[in-house]
Amino acid sequence: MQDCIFCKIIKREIPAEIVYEDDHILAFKDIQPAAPTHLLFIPKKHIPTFFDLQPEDSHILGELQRAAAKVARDMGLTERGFRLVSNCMKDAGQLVWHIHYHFLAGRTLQWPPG
Ligand code: D5M
Repeated sequence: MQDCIFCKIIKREIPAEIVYEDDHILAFKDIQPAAPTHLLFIPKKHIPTFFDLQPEDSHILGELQRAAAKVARDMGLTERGFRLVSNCMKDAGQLVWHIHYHFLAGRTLQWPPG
């Protein structure tokens, strides 16, 4: 999508601190970190919300979770862990209309989120 900020990051049209990339997934540091480690995992395919997922997209989110686990393992987080969370639509606080998962780690996280 032309004016999607995350699509621009995928195309390297705007900078980001990329920490992981494969054929379908990109992960980079969030510019407004809410935890010592705050990454965003996104599909390279532009999908605005979960409501837009098509049957052929099913594998992408599974791959995204495996990518998050790989990054966590590489960061030495297998014991302390991490949170993977996604905001869908306005009540959840979605601001960027390209599916993304927040990867939060590095401190004890509260539950439930506000
Ligand atoms: O979260 C959207 C998230 O996207 C929010 O935590 C800020 C982050 N963001 C926005 N623009 C950028 C850029 N350019 N780089 C890195 N991170 C960014 P949401 O769940 O939609 O509220």
